[in-house]
Amino acid sequence: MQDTQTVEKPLTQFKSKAELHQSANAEIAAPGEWSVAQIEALFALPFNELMLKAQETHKAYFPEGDVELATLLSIKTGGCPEDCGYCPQAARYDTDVKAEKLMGLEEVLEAAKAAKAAGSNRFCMGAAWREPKDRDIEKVTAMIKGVKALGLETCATLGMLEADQAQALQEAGLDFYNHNLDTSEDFYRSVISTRGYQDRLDTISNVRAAGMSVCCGGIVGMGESREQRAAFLARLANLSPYPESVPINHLVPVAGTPLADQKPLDPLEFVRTIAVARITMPKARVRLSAGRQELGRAVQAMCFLAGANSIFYGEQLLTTGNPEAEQDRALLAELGLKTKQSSKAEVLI
Ligand code: SAM
Ligand code: DTB
Ligand code: SF4
Repeated sequence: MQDTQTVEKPLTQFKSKAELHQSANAEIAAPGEWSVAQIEALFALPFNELMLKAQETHKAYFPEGDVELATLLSIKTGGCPEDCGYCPQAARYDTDVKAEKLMGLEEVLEAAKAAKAAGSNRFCMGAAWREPKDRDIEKVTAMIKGVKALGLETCATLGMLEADQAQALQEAGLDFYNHNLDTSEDFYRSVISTRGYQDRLDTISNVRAAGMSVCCGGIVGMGESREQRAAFLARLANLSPYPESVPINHLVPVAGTPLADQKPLDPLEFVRTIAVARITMPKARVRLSAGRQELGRAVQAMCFLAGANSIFYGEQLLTTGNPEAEQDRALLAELGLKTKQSSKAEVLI
């Protein structure tokens, strides 16, 4: 089942999905059958054609064109035993992040109330764990119940999950679990050694089996090739079903991590990546995630044009910065974009 919030595609401009897919020069696969070559062919389309195809897909599957706002809170910061080469929270890298204990329930609920008051739809709690211990699950389930009671959608990202842990989170009311594939399987090995690609796939299938929605994406701009970006998107799009939420992070290079000196990706290649994610996973919320501060307004506007329809909203991601909420409201207003909440209730901005 895909996100129940999304509209079941009234294909306004196309008689059928086949017709939509035939409208490209490149040969297009049905969802769930993408080859890396087909995705590379999308990347290689003339920019305007790619943007048009992404727009057509977006319009057909999200006729309201609203943008979802998700707020992040780091409930357990730093001290992580894993070696993810991009991550400021890995204990082994000398970064400015200091390890902290798991936050208390009241503090988490205060942050969730503030997120709701600022107009957020979803509250995502992140922990710098390789995997949660069972006693952590007990504490996090109390947080989930409290956040859910405020009327927010709930999401958590706590590392690898066993099947019974996923079940416990679902029973507490967790709507989404975020666990990223991060990149293609072959590039993955040069970024992370302490957990394998299959471990990530296993966690995603435990989340599915427990009946939660999957939030799964990754990072671009870590030095991967276009072919590797295509292979990464193919893995996501061929998950059955593909994720309801797809966060696309642009690497935030953090001093002290192995990727600190990585050159930024060409912004147009970032926009292309968003467009290809939109086309290959038409019903998903494609979320502009880390790195938005560096993108600037014009590139973000192009990303919305390419089919991004969700952002992380609030001044802080987990440990790095994000645009001010007021700046985001102004950008959305200037672009005439409604938020997901405002499209269902009164206009927010
Ligand atoms: N520890 C858990 C895990 O790894 O699944 C949850 C938190 S982890 C920080 C969530 C995601 O944040 C990672 O999978 C990665 O995609 C993203 N991330 C972390 N550091 C980043 C950075 N410097 N730039 C962009 N994305 C980053
Ligand atoms: C995701 O894909 N991006 C978010 C969320 N899932 C948890 C995290 C981005 C973290 C960026 C680095 C930081 O702030 O520590
Ligand atoms: Fe730990 Fe997650 Fe950071 Fe990897 S991405 S080092 S698992 S907090």
